[in-house]
Amino acid sequence: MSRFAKSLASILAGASLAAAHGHVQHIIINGVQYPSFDPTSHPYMQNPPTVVGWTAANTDNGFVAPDEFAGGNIICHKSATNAGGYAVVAAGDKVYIQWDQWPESHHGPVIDYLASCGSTGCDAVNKADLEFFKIGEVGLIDGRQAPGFWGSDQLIANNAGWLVQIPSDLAPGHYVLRHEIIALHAAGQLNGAQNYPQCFNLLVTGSGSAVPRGVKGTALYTPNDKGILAGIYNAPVTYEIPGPALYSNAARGVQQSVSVATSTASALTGGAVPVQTQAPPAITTTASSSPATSTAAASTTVTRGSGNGGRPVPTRCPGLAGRGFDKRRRQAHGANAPQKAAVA
Ligand SMILES: [Cu+2]
Repeated sequence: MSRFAKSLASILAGASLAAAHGHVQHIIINGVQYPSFDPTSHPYMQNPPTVVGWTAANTDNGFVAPDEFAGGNIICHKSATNAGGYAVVAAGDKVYIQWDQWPESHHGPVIDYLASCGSTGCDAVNKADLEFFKIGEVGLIDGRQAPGFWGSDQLIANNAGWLVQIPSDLAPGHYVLRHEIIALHAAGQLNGAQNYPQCFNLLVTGSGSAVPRGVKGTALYTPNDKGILAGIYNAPVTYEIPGPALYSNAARGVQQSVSVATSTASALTGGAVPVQTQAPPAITTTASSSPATSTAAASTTVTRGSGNGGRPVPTRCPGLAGRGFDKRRRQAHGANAPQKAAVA
């Protein structure tokens, strides 16, 4: 084969083998579905809708690399700006976070944090001031066979969705929920991990009084953390979830299941309301125009998330095209990734 033909072949192979990444489509709280930020369409709209998800520049469904852990991008993804709206959730209730899809090769932990915005809402808070405390974490579930069965695999098996529980003793108020998958398929090398955070604004109601301590987003991780610089291809796989310790009263072992929306709601706006123990503000619901097609919980179908509407999704790992399209990196994104381990 000529040199040209060879490199063309390798490019084609890389393009077809690289897995598609994903993004969060919506969240569901007690059957009410709130649309989130869509990085593949909202940045191209003149007047994108006000949603509960923070806006970010991950139009390629891409990630934040460890060499950005000390900068603002790790907080709520690339160049993130505040969500204009929020959803209401009672302390102790669960938030279901629906991704459009997640590639099987991108094994890693699923981690959730909250950070208080105080009493004035999260729509104008300075993200650099947010102090995050961890309320959920699922890392390696079974490492007997490499690369192991992970939180990300559980998410895939749960219709690409994830349930996180708001601590029941949490003081009411406005909070940023920071949800994150860390893909470790290339994390055996420095700067090889891939963080996919997405933030949402929540108004937590209830009568709790706990105000957990947190850490700034830029202090969550370092490139050399055990859970960031972590090989996953040698059995038995072991793993230590990175980030601060789980909040002492966080719900542990939340049973994952699929939430089904019975109605949709627009994001609420105007955050500066004092929160007491009364019922949450009325939510105007409309008949669901695009009900979640998820089937009943428990019957964890391994399918892509619903609601993509058949639009084509990016099929290339970000950062692979253009500069630095090198073999090592392409392999890291699944071209030569080991086959799926046969775990339950
Ligand atoms: Cu990738």
